[in-house]
This record gives sequence, C-alpha cells and structure tokens, in this order.
Amino acid sequence: MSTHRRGAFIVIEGLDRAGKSTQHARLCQNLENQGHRVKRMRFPDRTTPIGRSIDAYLKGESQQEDHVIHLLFSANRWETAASIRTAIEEGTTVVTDRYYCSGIVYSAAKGRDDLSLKWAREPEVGLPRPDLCLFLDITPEAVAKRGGFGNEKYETSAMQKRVRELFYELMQLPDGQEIKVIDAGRGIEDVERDIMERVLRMMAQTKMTEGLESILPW
Ligand code: Z5A
Ligand code: MG
Repeated sequence: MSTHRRGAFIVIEGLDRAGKSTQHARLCQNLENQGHRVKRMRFPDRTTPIGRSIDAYLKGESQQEDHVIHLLFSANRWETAASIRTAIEEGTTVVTDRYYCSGIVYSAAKGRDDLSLKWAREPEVGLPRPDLCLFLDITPEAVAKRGGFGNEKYETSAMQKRVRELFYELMQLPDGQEIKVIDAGRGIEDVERDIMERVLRMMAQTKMTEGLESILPW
C-alpha cells in the first residue's frame, strides 16, 4: 500500500455576503501557519477568457441564455480540474471559494422547468470531489445587517431566499455527505475557529493515502 500523502480538497460555500472570502483567506493562512502547502482558488475564476465572459454577464454588461451561462460556469471549473488534481497529488491542500454547489443552486434558483437541480448537476459529474464542503449559512435578517446588495446579477432577496432553500435540498441528496453547515451569523473569529475545527477533524478522519474521488452521477 502507498504511504504517499495527498493534499486535502476543501470548499467554502454559502450565501451572498455570508463571509466566504473572509473565511477563505483566514483558513488558508491558518493552514499555512500549521505547515501545510496551500493552493488558493475561487470560482468564478474571472481571470480566464471564460471567466471574463462570466464577469461581464454578472455585471450586466452582456446577456447570456440561462443554459449557456450555466455551462460557462461549469467550464470555468473544468479548465482548472487537472491543476486541482495535480496539486493534491503533490501534497498541496486546495481551498476554493465557491465550487460546484453554487453552480447548481444559482442556476436552478432561476425556477425554469428545463433547468432543474438534476440538469444543472450533470456537467459537474467527473470533476474532483471535495473532501469537505463548508456551507456558510446565514439568515436573510442577519445578512441584511451587512449592508445593501451589490449590483451583480443574482443579488436580490428573492433569489437569495431560493438559493438558500436549494442548498438545503442539495444537502438531503447524496452530495450532502461532505457538506457541513457552519453558522456564519456569528463573529468572524467564532466562525474561523469552527471552520478550523471541522477541517482538522476531516483531515484526521480521511485516508489521505487514497486518491481524490470524482463527483459521481446520481
Ligand atoms: N455563481 C453562479 O451562479 N454559478 C457558479 O458556478 C458560481 C457562482 C461559482 C459571484 O460570486 C456570483 O456568481 C454569485 C454566485 C454566482 N452570485 N451571487 N450572489 P462571487 O463569489 O464572486 O461573489 P462575491 O461577491 O465575492 O462573494 P459574496 O458571496 O458576495 O461575499 P462573501 O465572499 O460571502 O463575503 P465577504 O466578502 O467575505 O464578506 C462580505 C462583507 O461582510 C464584508 O464587508 C465583510 O467584512 C463582512 N463580514 C464577513 N464576515 C462577517 C462576520 N462574521 N460578521 C460581520 N461581518 C462580516
Ligand atoms: Mg466573496
């Protein structure tokens, strides 16, 4: 049996302004302080040609058909898939700010009969599967205290409410296994401590000598 230890694959997910980017930065720093090599990633990655199309769409500078933008978000993950696997194989821990759960729920939240949760998940099948997905949950009331919505496409209260419901629906399905809910309505340090505890527990429980799994079909 191989004794080679791979890196871990950790995802921070959650609602708009739940504090994902804040906690992503802190988690990466905390892991580095403990001696881990860390690769920081975020989705959408707005720096690639596909990412620039997504950026223009989110800012309202261009239009896209709902299925098309969905597939672009997915393609934006697929263009990084090989680099995630390589980093993890080399022993680097990869931490991403949003990943495929956002991809599924934001598109499905549009409420089209021809864009269900199941349809939205299909293009993600085969991507690297996270060891742990931390869902930063916050109530609409608590998020309202963090200032008004921005100007991007999905930043409306109706959309955010539906997104939250769909995140909870996703957790009841097989993908729910690696999703852990974090109460993100608390102070930054409390959330940070909770996240670090969950990550260390996962690292202790996961067989890091076995390869990373892929997202499976339902
Ligand atoms: N999207 C999609 O449709 N399909 C996909 O496949 C993917 C994404 C990957 C852009 O995402 C949009 O793309 C998003 C989903 C969709 N649409 N929406 N809504 P993004 O990740 O680029 O969006 P963002 O603007 O960077 O993230 P965010 O969700 O708006 O914010 P956040 O990262 O969760 O929060 P933050 O920037 O860390 O914090 C927000 C503010 O709250 C800030 O002032 C902090 O200082 C403050 N904060 C943070 N934590 C706390 C606590 N604990 N207490 C008090 N205040 C706090
Ligand atoms: Mg963010």
